Amino acid sequence: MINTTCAYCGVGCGITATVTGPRSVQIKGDAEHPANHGRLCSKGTHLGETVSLEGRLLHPMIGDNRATWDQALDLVAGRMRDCIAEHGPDSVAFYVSGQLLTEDYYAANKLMKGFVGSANIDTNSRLCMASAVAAHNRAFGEDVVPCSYEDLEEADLILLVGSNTAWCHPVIWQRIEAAREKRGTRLVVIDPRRTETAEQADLYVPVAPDGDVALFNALLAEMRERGLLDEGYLAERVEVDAGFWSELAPYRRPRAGGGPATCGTGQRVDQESGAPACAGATASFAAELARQAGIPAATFTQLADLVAAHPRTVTLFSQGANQSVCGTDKGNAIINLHLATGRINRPGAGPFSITGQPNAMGGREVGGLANMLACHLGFTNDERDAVARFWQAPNICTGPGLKAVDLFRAVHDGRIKFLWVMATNPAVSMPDSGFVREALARCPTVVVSDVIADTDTGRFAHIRLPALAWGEKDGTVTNSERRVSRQRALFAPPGEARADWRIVAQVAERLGWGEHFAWDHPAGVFREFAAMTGLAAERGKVLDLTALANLDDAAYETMAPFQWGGAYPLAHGYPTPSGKARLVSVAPAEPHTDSAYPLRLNTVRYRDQWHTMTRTGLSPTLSQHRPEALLEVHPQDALAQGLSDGGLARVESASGASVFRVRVTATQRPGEICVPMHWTDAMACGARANRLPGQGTDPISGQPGFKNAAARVQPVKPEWRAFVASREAIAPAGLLYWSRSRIPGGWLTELAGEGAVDLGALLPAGERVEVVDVARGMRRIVVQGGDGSLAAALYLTRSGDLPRRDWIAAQLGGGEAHPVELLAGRPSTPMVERGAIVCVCHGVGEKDIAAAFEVGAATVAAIGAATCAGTNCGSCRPAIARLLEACNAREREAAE
Ligand SMILES: Nc1nc2c(c(=O)[nH]1)N[C@H]1C(S)=C(S)[C@@H](COP(=O)(O)OP(=O)(O)OC[C@H]3O[C@@H](n4cnc5c(=O)[nH]c(N)nc54)[C@H](O)[C@@H]3O)O[C@H]1N2
Ligand SMILES: Nc1nc2c(c(=O)[nH]1)N[C@H]1C(S)=C(S)[C@@H](COP(=O)(O)OP(=O)(O)OC[C@H]3O[C@@H](n4cnc5c(=O)[nH]c(N)nc54)[C@H](O)[C@@H]3O)O[C@H]1N2
Ligand code: SF4
Ligand SMILES: [Mo]
Repeated sequence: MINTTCAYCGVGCGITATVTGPRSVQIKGDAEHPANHGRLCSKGTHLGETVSLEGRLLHPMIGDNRATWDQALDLVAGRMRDCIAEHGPDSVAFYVSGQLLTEDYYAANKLMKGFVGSANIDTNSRLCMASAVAAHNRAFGEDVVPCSYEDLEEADLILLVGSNTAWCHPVIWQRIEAAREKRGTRLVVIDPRRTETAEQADLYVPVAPDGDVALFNALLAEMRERGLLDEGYLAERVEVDAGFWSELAPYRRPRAGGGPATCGTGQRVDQESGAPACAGATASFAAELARQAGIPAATFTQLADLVAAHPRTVTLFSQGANQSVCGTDKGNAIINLHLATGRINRPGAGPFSITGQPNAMGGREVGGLANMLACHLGFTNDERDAVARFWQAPNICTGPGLKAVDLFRAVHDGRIKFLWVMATNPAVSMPDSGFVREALARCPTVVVSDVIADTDTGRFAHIRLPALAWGEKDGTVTNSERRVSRQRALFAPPGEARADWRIVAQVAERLGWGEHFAWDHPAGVFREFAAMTGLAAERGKVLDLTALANLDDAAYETMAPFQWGGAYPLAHGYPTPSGKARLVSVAPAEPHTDSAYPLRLNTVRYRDQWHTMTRTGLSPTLSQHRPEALLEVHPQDALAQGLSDGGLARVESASGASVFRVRVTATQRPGEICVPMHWTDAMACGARANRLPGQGTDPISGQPGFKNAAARVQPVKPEWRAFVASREAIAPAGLLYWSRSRIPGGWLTELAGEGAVDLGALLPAGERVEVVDVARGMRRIVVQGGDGSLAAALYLTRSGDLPRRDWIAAQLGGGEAHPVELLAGRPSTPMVERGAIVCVCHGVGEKDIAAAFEVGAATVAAIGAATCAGTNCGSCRPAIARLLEACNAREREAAE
């Protein structure tokens, strides 16, 4: 049994892994790990399905040819050296990732900022946490998260802002669920979409896109009017600019006759009892807010009453806050409320920005963002000198480098001529990815370190370097609550893959800096990093891992998870010159409108897919939940635009266009549409979200506004629709639409197009049987492999319905195929219909749940007892609750 940490999200769950074969492993939650206490979500539970070597990059590649490591590394170093010599250090750049280990990140940052002599190293955390980092720096003087997961269990009120926690941080969600059960914690979800998380809330606040600054300013003004500010804390611990309160004035509740407020603003409030001095917002104030934040007036009053009544408040925020052109202001609006009411640095209280990737936090610690130098240090002469001395760096960089969006602009216009991408897929995940692809295509040298051979970004690479993947690599990651855990190797390195830190060090060696990168084990890198945090600590920062600077290799091997800074790292003062935190004035920006693109486009995550699907897309289990990318649209908009549920639609913005399957749903607000961020050109021909958002970024953090782009939609009306179930992936071209998903014996591909296309040519060779019904516009082909089993089956229609996919898909990988049944599209004896799969762990479908409801299972727990659904990882429990609600509603309707 090996203890390690999950490959996916920033919750950082501990796993105990039992290796059962050369590439197979049994995964269990680590009961001892403080992040999850044994829990895992669907993605963590099914990690075992993603460790096969399918699709892996196992050898260095130069162009399309296999190369030796020496050839590849010589070429990388040679191109870098030439570029620096000819065009200066700023002509080279690294674009790295929160999916690197701390050791990898540290090595890359050191090479670029200390030795190449440029700060042009930025990371996909720019797309993810940069706004929260900037907000922390403005308010606290350092990028420090002042909360821990335990605060969720000690809070009386949890506000989720722009976070679909049940899907994206499922184990945090499970901890919240448990706390609600035990403590009665109230839950508010602030999100333009009614997500599965929102459905479970005590109060759902359907804020307008980017209405958060207005909302939090209004909450702060309201708490002030109610006399609920913590004047003592403000006086002792917080700097408040002279203009701060007057700039909040637009949110002041108008007072009748202009007389003194009924509740004074100067009085100190007992935060523990927290009884509001006066309750209820006036109608006119709430109405003004309704306009600014786009929420119903009564909802604001309810929210304000909840906040007033519960001093133990945690505000958990993620991408709905960060990924915005006003993301930094959103973060500070949230932090302002907590500072001014003293709801910070105490059990159950604080502004809690949660990280997305497994090591987004570690990247922030080593300083992998272009606007940080290293270890929470900036670019003053003192800081640069200290870092240069520590690294014995010959070429310490002079100032900040380019942030991701600007960095790709510089690649596009030729300022950057050498780009090394590590552990991220920017051709998919950057906004305006059409532009990013042009930039990659123009760049004289693109190096990509990845674990997968065929990624959208890898297609632009001149040199591809095979990295060790999860389960092979070895090092540390830091989660959302600053807890450092070990990822440990389970398998031997496959092929010629190498650790990312080692690849960087070997390039550094070829550039003549070998002695500064001479580690032989990740423990050596970690020790150096830990020692370096001493520079931050000496300068009054909270980040301090120096206690681990002398850890020997054996102790590193057995290192238990630990949290730096302790539970309340800012409790003894703030790392600012005055030792106080700051309230930062933030004003909501006026929403911009564009009559050519009247809809607001949001881009989000799915429960069972991870980012660009390079790993989760290979798991049949995880692919069941949402096999295709859906455009979610409100019924009103669907009617107005002529879209039908299950049909196709083209979404267009000023940057590009993509095609999606339509889902009509009242979970969207009218005027707003939503698509997932995950699909790539490897999985579909349209459906790529990032053709749509533009290059607009937050002016302070440089984070793109992924969640609020101007767009329009129109129906796509194909002449024919088809699907193919096949053992091997098929490669369609020239269609209106195709999208494939993993099924147990192979792939299921949905297709749609116009005119005559010979789809039969896409199918593999083998014994073929075919039926054609010209009148009904139907064509079906079944192909058997040499052993008589099903190799592929195609079903096409011009007007009618297509058969059910599940039974046909289940025939792949079975024994002898039955062409007659297959051509009919159904078995001769009817099979049980499960409906869409809800619980992927136990394969329980919507219809199974409805059937259990019919015989009396009326709660999520009862459904679990009857069908097992929701009893393993628990990720589907919100979905079961939603189905039960629908069943109840139908029953009520029937009774009326
Ligand atoms: N299943 C899964 N889990 C993941 C990931 C994954 O790919 N798949 N990725 C990980 C990573 S890297 C990250 S960063 C996290 C992200 O985790 P989340 O932030 O929870 O994920 P998103 O779905 O991107 O966005 C969250 C919500 O923000 C809402 N939103 C949009 N605009 C606004 C707005 O203006 N205001 C407010 N208040 N809300 C808004 C969206 O409707 C959405 O429901 O998830 C991590 N966990
Ligand atoms: N429209 C829209 N776009 C978004 C977002 C959104 O909400 N909406 N969210 C943004 C956010 S928050 C994030 S974090 C990004 C994520 O976007 P990306 O970082 O592009 O997503 P991944 O698919 O996780 O890419 C990781 C790549 O690294 C490879 N890899 C995995 N492990 C390793 C390793 O150990 N070493 C190396 N060298 N390679 C490895 C994987 O195969 C994969 O190709 O997307 C951003 N883009
Ligand atoms: S919540 Fe799920 S994806 Fe995130 S670390 Fe835990 S098991 Fe992994
Ligand atoms: Mo992220």
